[in-house]
Amino acid sequence: MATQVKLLGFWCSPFSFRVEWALKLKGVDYDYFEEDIFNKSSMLLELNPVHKKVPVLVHDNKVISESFVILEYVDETWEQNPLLPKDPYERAMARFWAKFAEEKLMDAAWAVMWSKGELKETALKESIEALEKIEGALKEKKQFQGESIGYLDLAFGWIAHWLPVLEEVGSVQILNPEKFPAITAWMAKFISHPVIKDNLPHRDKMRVYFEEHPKFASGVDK
Ligand SMILES: N[C@@H](CCC(=O)N[C@@H](CS)C(=O)NCC(=O)O)C(=O)O
Repeated sequence: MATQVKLLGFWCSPFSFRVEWALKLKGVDYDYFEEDIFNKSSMLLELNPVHKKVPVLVHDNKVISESFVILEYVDETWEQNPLLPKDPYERAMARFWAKFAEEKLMDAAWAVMWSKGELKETALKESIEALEKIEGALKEKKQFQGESIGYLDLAFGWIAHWLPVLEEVGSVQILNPEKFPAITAWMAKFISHPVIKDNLPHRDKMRVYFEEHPKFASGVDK
């Protein structure tokens, strides 16, 4: 019997996209359900009662949430085109840097977009410091998968496509290409990969959404 895979996502969620990219890279068919994260469906609340967030993956009635947990499940369930490195140390490093970017860069970069004054300055400083660490790791290369897209690329994917939108909405540069040449080169490579380039939310649509949605707009510094 064919397996059944469902994904609950949100059109501009970097967390949903990393799962979609993984499924597509693995060639796994799935049914996609778009959620309204400001008016959550009963399906989402039933499937993810703990966090009530997307993405949620349902595979043969097994429910998995949290994008990094889902990536690992996908990688172990469909073994073609492996995402995590085979070597345990390399695997540990991929998880380390994925967690680092999530904890030290993501919230700070969002805060740059929608905060003002001193808060914005602090968030900008934190974002740049985190990028400096990532630049160093990327230069070393060892932690990265090489030519094929891997777990860490998917974890960092939002840096390539979402970060420039945050900069635009917040009218500030976070990632100076001259200061971060390794990240800049990686971004160009990542978003030109055939699976990635055809599966990205529209940049202008995101910009308008972040500028105009009441949840974000009040804090945006224009
Ligand atoms: N740590 C979670 C984050 C997921 C997340 O924040 N999803 C957002 C959409 S971008 C969401 O569902 N937000 C709804 C809410 O915060 O109530 C993951 O990696 O899956």
